[in-house]
Amino acid sequence: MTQQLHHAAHWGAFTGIVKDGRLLRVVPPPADPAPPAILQGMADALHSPIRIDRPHIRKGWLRGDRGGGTPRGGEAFVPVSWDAAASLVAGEVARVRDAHGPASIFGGSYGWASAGRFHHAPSQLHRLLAAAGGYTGQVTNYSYAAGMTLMPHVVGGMEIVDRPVVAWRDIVQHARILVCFGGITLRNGQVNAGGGARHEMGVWLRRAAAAGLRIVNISPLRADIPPDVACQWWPIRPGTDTALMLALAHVLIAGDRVDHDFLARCTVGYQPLRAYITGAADGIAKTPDWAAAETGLPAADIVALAHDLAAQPHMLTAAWSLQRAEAGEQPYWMLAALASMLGRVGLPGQGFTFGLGSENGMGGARVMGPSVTLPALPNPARSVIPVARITDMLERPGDVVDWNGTRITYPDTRLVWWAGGNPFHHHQDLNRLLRAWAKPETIIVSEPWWTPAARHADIVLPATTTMERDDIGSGSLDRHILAMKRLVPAQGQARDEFDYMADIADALGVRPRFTQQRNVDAWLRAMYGQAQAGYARLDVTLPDFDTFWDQGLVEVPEPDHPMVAFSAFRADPAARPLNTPSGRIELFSAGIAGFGYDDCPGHPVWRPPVEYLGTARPGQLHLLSVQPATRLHSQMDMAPLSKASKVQGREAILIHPADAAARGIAAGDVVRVFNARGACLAGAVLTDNLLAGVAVLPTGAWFDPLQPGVPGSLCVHGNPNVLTRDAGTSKLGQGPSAQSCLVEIERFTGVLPPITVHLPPAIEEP
Ligand SMILES: Nc1nc2c(c(=O)[nH]1)N[C@H]1C(S)=C(S)[C@@H](COP(=O)(O)OP(=O)(O)OC[C@H]3O[C@@H](n4cnc5c(=O)[nH]c(N)nc54)[C@H](O)[C@@H]3O)O[C@H]1N2
Ligand SMILES: Nc1nc2c(c(=O)[nH]1)N[C@H]1C(S)=C(S)[C@@H](COP(=O)(O)OP(=O)(O)OC[C@H]3O[C@@H](n4cnc5c(=O)[nH]c(N)nc54)[C@H](O)[C@@H]3O)O[C@H]1N2
Ligand SMILES: [Mo]
Repeated sequence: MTQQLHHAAHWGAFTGIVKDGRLLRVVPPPADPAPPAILQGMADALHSPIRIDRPHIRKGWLRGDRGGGTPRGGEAFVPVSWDAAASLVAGEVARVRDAHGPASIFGGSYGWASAGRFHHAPSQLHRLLAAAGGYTGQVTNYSYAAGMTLMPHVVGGMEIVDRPVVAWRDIVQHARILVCFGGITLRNGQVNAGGGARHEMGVWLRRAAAAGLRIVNISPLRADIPPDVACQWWPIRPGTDTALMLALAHVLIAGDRVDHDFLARCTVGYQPLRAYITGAADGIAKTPDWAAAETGLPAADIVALAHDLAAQPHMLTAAWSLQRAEAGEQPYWMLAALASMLGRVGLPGQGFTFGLGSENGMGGARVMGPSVTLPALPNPARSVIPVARITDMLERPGDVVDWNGTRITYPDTRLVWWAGGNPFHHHQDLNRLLRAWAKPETIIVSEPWWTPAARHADIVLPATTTMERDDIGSGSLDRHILAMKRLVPAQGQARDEFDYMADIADALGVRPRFTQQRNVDAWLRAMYGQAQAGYARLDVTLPDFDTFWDQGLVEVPEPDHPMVAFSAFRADPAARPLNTPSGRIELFSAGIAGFGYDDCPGHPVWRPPVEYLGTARPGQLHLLSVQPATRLHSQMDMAPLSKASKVQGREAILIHPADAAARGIAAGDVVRVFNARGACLAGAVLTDNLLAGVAVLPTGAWFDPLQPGVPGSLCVHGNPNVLTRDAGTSKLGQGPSAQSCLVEIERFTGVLPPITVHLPPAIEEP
């Protein structure tokens, strides 16, 4: 019998067509104008030969090897029963907690996991570890750590970074110019955390172009605006956007085009910033000529754009990528300052925003109701690290790190448990991570697939995928709540996190606290009920749970009023102040200045990164590691779509024809990309839609070292994180700075090693 069942992934809602316990294919909702191609790999992923079929233990760990410096990742695994694995895990949690304190258990477990909000692996793990006594967690995220830490100081909240606070429909209606730093790349509009039923970024971008909006694509990559959308392409050197913004501001000052009324009413700190821009403060006037040398853009164009922006309604937006870079706070702060000087902040469809092209749902009009979420338990250990400081933490227990005005002491990590994330995908400088990863006594990874993280664990727990369980998909960017119905039974011996963690909670004596005496059905109803009650307070009526579950989806209607960030504040700043110390937009922040950080002073500044084209030696190129078009991070890398995008099995790297010719590289060649931190292979794709001197290697090809467990070994597959630099954006945000990275590239002439990471690792039956 064939069944049709509603389900969802981060890359979209779908109906699963199921027959005899197998998913045959998926059909996206008819109302979705641009269903992501990534969906087509669901059946391949579900029934993949690299699903983890049983719990496994690393051979050396079974023999008694407890960290101590030998890198993990090079050894065979031995399958064990669930009973054995669960009791080993419970034993390790209790042992480390009792001997070293709960902060020695690292359970931050950052990662996107699955769209389902109940079986969300990190949330389940946090609940278990909190119930059992506590753990060290992670604050902020890899996506926009610098932006989300900075913006509360500048505008009193972070919603401008991570929520749709402006709507495309208002931009199309009111703005005449759309300046996009980092473009609006439809590739990234395929996904949002929690899943979405409509992917409308392309619809809106084309509508904007059709309405005559002038689009300025400020990006090293022309394709950051799709080829059929007319735009002006400004191929900026990566990492230099702040210099461009400062020069635009300089032109406004020089031409007396600054909106002094807006600055006086709605901002504080213009004078020190002005003194910096004009050079009165430091002797360097941030003129268009000065910026031309940094950015590679013609000074005359900068002057003209500044004049046009002063004359016409506009929206300025910056991709999240700009702040995943050294000093990534600066372009975000300066964008807010530039928009304030132009004076259109708080008008419909105008001013500034972030991430309009970074994820599905940004720019969507929505009622800011609650998403469906699994409630957290308080963490008794009260220990956290800034998310991207994981290697530092493992390397230097007891060391102190600055973050956002606080000082955090790194715990002494003895046990690591990761569920729902892939640190050997997401972290920078993987060879450094691999060395530090040797230190903990035990590393547990829960995963459906033999990912690089699972391969670097001691205890591997096989998790179900969403398709093997009932759940609810829901995210803060999308207007839909999605039923995710179980499509097939659990594959192999895979178990739901909630299920096996309840057993481990039992062994630790905390089952009732972990489960709250609810089964899955009771949890889904309770979580849905919470969201329903939250919407009711906003006068939005959601159907009851059973109706929702039968329908497969709930659509929250769009609000009919314009979505205008800062409108009430602009109308009456005294009566409706922002949540900043001054109540206004802070172009100078006494709070940040008071932290005394050398790398993030009291107003936006140009800080040249250690690695960018301005510091490159001859032969070096700037490497950007963007989000991949054919998968979500490392998820679905094993599916046919991702595999088909590779060149001779290697991740495709974009290289400018001139840079390729200078190195004797032809299209389709395998190249070696390298720097002092590491090396990987990639497949050359040549394009002149790229600034010369820049190469682009998307993230997410599974880390496949030629010699697993040997730091520095060549990644034969093309994971850019063997090359990226592991340093905080600044002491303020401590975000990842993956985009600030120089590399060299040469044609690879050796014998091409096979890709082995898409096959299971060596397994020895006991
Ligand atoms: N160089 C470079 N690096 C980057 C970035 C960059 O721009 N450049 N971007 C960064 C950003 S923005 C992000 S958000 C991160 C993303 O980093 P991650 O979120 O860690 O990446 P994912 O590949 O999504 O990892 C999720 C993992 O969860 C697993 N999983 C899925 N469902 C389940 C489940 O039900 N149970 C369990 N136990 N596991 C499950 C998946 O198989 C996958 O391995 O990467 C960061 N890394
Ligand atoms: N298909 C797909 N979509 C995704 C994801 C995915 O893995 N796959 N990941 C999701 C996640 S977790 C996140 S956080 C978002 C990330 O969203 P973003 O951070 O916006 O995405 P990126 O692809 O890193 O960067 C967007 C563009 O910025 C440009 N860029 C890079 N550096 C610079 C610079 O210094 N200056 C300028 N002007 N431009 C620059 C690059 O050309 C790149 O194409 O994407 C989300 N969307
Ligand atoms: Mo992200």
